[in-house]
Amino acid sequence: FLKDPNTVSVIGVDFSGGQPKAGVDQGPFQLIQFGLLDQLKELGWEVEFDGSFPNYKKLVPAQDPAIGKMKQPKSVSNVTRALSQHVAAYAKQRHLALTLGGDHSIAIGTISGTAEVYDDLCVIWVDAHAQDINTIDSTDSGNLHGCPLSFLLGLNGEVHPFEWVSPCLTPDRLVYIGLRDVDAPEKKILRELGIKAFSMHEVDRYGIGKVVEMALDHVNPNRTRPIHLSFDVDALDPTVAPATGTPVRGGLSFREGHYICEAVAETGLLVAMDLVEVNPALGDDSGLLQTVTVGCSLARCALGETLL
Ligand code: 4U7
Ligand code: MN
Ligand code: MN
Ligand code: MN
Repeated sequence: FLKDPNTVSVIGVDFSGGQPKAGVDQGPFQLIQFGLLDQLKELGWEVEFDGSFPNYKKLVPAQDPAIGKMKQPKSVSNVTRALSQHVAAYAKQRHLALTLGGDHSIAIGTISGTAEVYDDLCVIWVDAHAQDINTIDSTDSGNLHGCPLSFLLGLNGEVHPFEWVSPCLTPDRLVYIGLRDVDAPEKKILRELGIKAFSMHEVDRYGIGKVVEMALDHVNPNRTRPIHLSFDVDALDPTVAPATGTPVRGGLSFREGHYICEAVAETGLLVAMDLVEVNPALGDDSGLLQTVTVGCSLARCALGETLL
């Protein structure tokens, strides 16, 4: 799906409006500061990065009152709409779009952007949380980083100001890995929609190798569909990636997280990746360094770095 030489277009989304904790907007800066772009070049990628972030912050209006339960709806809509156009433009050029977050609400933008170009898209969603499939009515928190998939699946109907989001995902094209903190309404939605989810229980029972194989068999049976990998670092155990906003114990080990990225890279079908919820303001310095180091390592593995 990607043109030669493989070009990766990196987008830094300095946005935290999908959730209440300050700092996650600095995630992209920290990942790039750590040297991610050079690391990808050393892997052989043409790396396109426009230097200054498209600066999504300026799209955040001064006033952004809640609409119903949704918090900061205008901010999230403005940012994800612009992001959707950026990702679609890179996807049209057959570049791999690597989007660095920022909170997970940005997936409304990244996945709608990728889906605009690849209509046969499947999504592997790595997360502690059923992400985010809360509808704008089922959400407790009103934090839109808990709702992106409800918009992408069209579960909310026409909702101002998200009229621009056209449903681009069907339940059979989505699979979760790493779940361990699923709200009751989310469990109901998962069951009703028949969405395939490999929780930490399945990871323990089958091992990560078998889980990834089953996940791919479910959403990509003939290995012909382009893959969008949306990786929330809180899928990893908090001892592995402490600097994140909604940590949940009992997560993926360092190796399990990397195995997912290595296995997805092996398919040769990856067209877009999100790496989200790195919050440099949380945890201490060593926790931040650890989280940024893991984040960069995961991205390299998804882009083809191998151990041998
Ligand atoms: B993240 C939550 F209630 N489900 O809706 C919510 F647990 O992007 C958390 O995965 C959502 O970090 C977590 O607020 C979103 C909560
Ligand atoms: Mn180009
Ligand atoms: Mn998430
Ligand atoms: Mn999460």
